[in-house]
Amino acid sequence: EFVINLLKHPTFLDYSYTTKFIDTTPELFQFVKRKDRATKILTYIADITVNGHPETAGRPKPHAEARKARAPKAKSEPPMGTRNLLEQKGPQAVADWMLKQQKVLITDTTMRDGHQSLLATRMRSIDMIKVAPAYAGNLSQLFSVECWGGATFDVAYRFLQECPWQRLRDLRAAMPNLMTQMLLRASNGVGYTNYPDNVVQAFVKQAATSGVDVFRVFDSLNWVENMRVAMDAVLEANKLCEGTICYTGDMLDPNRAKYNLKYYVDRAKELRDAGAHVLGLKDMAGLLKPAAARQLVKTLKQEVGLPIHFHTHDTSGAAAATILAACDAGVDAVDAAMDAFSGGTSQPCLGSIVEALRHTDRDTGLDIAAIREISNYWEAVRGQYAAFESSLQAPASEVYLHEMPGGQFTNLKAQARSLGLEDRWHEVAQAYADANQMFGDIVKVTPSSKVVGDMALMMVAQDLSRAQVEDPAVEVSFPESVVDMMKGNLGQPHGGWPQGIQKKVLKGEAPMTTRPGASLPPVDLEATRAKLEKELGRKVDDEDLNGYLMYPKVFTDYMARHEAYGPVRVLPTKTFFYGMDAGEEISAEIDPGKTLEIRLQAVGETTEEGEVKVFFELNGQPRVIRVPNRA
Ligand code: BTN
Ligand code: 3PY
Ligand code: ZN
Repeated sequence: EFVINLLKHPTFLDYSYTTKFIDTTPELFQFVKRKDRATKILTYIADITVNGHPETAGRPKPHAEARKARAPKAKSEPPMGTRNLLEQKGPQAVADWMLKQQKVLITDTTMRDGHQSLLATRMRSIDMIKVAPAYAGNLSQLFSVECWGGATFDVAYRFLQECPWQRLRDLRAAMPNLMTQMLLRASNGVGYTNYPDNVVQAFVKQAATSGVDVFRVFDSLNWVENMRVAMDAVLEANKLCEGTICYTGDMLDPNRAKYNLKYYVDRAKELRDAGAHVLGLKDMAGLLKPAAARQLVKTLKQEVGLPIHFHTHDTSGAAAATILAACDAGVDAVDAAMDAFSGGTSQPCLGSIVEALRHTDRDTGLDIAAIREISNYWEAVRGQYAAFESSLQAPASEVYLHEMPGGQFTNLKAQARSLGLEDRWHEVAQAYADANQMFGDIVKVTPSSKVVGDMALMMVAQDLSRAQVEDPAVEVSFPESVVDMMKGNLGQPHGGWPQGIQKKVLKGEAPMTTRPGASLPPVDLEATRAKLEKELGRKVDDEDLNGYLMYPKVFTDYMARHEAYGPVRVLPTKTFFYGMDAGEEISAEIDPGKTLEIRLQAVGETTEEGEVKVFFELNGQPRVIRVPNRA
């Protein structure tokens, strides 16, 4: 069996195979391609059943009695929502409408930041799509549903073996009345480095075409100069452009004047002048305290005039107080996560905010019974992802020390664990704060936060103090990401880089001080498409091309696995991560109206060749699949 040969191929097993592997073994892929999709999916189930999923090995399992997630029914056809306004009157009309609302508008972040911050971004599309009609029918007064961008793009291809664009199209179709929202890292797209301008432009255009309505655009150093290309592309697509400032530090601390009220007002005016319809205020680590929020929101409203959309994280446990203070001060919209996906490093609790504002002049008007039903669904969904839960058990004021973004916290902790540093987590937190000061007290959000995290892990692993790292006499081999940032490849921070550390890192090389995108040559899109089509032996559409441009290797690896395993996105989450038990039956809708009924009959013994026969019934017909036993 060629499929089995493919799975056994050593370069495939560690995911390190390159597109060259495909070039040099074309017969494998031709053969695999001829397999029907059902056989491919059975092969996947058989393999996971026998060998386990690499991502859940050694991790906590869902409780045996974990509830099956049943989505609530939509009570009606989708009533008119913000999307209808956007479609009919355009983005400026949406911004004008926001300013006229007395109620606080709510964005639900469960499908993006909620699981990014609590479950390492591992939520699968099927779990979102099932509940989307209930959002459209029962929560049509939501401002938007954040469901795309940030880390979800990369993780979909890399770890979930699914196409992020299809997720977007499916959600868009299921919620025709609600604005979808994405998080866009400006010139860093949905990646970790600056891309050529035409790649950013093509990406935004495609995202708008495939279904994004609201683009929250930010730069990891709050450098508005580096946001214009992305913002202009959003304006060009006639979608809502939320130009966003990231909040850091402590605005009321006189000893940290770099990020004072004036700093934020200046950035906000730059964003307004760059064409933002809405001003995003992104408190990615959850550092904005209630008293500062009151002042900041009030001043920004007066000085800038744009509607303000506030985003925070509840790592400290005090985020709800900040949200309510912002509401008092006249904020127009706020982000929250559905109850079951809220709190901790995620957003504060949506249902509780709605209730806190009930019967006040800022009542959101959202139906609490509908919220509860949807949250009950999410609670059952979350139970399926026990393997990806982090260990933050309680609110942590330590966030005011390290200032890590909620979306990074769990990741960095996992990295620390893999380096054997989990016991020294509080040292990592201190080193993170020290590294930040060493870099000049910067905004820390993807990708700059990753650089600070890399530096912090290195300092702890090698027992290096800040003084040692800065000492020209001490030899330090800096992480690659630090070198890249000091070269100017992420852009310029407010006030520039501290010269001492920059000199030491660059070893005399001159840094760049201009916008990185200005000196990156444009990519020849059609030549890239042609090359990729040849490599893959299949047509490459615009979505695929844009996926490849963001993440070339992640994309081609995904495609190779797709040839072998087919559309595994249709499998239930439990099956995807754990395979099946003997006697278990599942159904998987492979096309609208076309369902595979799959029953696992038995798993055979391992043969001398190291293969296992797995016995299925597929729509009532017996099927045997052989897979290698790697256990
Ligand atoms: C993914 O997460 O990338 C999709 C799952 C692919 C993992 C496959 S399953 C068979 C083989 N065995 C492994 O340990 N990895 C691959
Ligand atoms: C991301 O860029 O993914 C973030 O969530 C930043 O807060
Ligand atoms: Zn966030």
